[in-house]
Amino acid sequence: MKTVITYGTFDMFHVGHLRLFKRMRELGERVIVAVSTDEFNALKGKQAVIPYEERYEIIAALKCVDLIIPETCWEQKVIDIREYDVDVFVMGSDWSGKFDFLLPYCRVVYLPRTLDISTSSLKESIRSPRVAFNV
Ligand code: C2G
Repeated sequence: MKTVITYGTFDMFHVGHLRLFKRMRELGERVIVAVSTDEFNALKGKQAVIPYEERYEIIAALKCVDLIIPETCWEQKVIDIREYDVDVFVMGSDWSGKFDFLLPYCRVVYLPRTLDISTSSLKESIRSPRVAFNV
């Protein structure tokens, strides 16, 4: 069974994340998503708004995802690729080239990011809403 894996925080889940998973489904029969734990995000210098348990729960409800595993460190990818017999490693294009070291173990595919949506832009729009409310 052709297995595809990706890694990420997936904070404030949005259509960019969903479309990544749906495109992964076109690359294989089994889709695995490794979700960054809050502790690993601290190492990445990121603090997710939504805690790991809830980010996990949201992704676990998606029919296009078959398995979720925790991402606890940068170094786990080769171990995961071997353990889950991964055929394709996928990341969005903002990571282009950064994971080519995995090429000896599996195909590495960087998919174009979905335009005009990101967790940081969502946070910004909440912080400073553009719409003037008539009060
Ligand atoms: N993404 C996308 N389109 C967007 C936003 C994000 O395709 N509009 C993709 C990113 O390219 C990435 C994935 O969604 O492949 C997850 O994005 P993040 O949650 O920001 O991932 P990050 O925190 O960068 O963690 O070991 C890898 C790291 O854990 C990646």
